[in-house]
Amino acid sequence: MAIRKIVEMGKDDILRKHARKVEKFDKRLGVLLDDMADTMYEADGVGLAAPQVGILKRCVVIDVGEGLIELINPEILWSEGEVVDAEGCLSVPGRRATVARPEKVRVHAQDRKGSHIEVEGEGLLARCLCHEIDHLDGILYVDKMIEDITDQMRDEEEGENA
Ligand code: GNR
Ligand code: NI
Repeated sequence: MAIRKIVEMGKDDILRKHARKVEKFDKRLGVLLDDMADTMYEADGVGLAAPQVGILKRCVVIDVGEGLIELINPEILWSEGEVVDAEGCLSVPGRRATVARPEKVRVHAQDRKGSHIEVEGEGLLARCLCHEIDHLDGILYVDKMIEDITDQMRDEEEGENA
């Protein structure tokens, strides 16, 4: 178990590359997934994709508060609806913006042993699944963002809700 360094946008073009499909479900893959989970929790993130730690493999970890999900070679089977909501990225620190994402998605993937699995998610989980799968294709949320969320906007919203 180890914390890996998270690559930031603009410092490394690895975030812009297409990650390769995982073919070998070996011990090395298990170590990568363990390290990715440690790194995600340490950084207080709800998801992490392997390219964010400099590894061009199609691996993702997610925990939106319902337990750890590990996805190898994830693919969206179908999606429905659309929600515009706030999004951030550990590779784009200090910024948040609104992005339109499906309300609900169903994803096919493999687990660390290579078994085929399916995961369905709504709300934040759906958003996170889409965000992480985008990372595997070199896409960052800033490519899709609608508008930046400034501290001022956030304070005003908090005021309204108070
Ligand atoms: O920690 C994260 N929070 C988040 C919030 C809304 C939508 C997506 C995310 S993912 C992000 C972690 C990250 O950068 N994963 O790639
Ligand atoms: Ni991200």
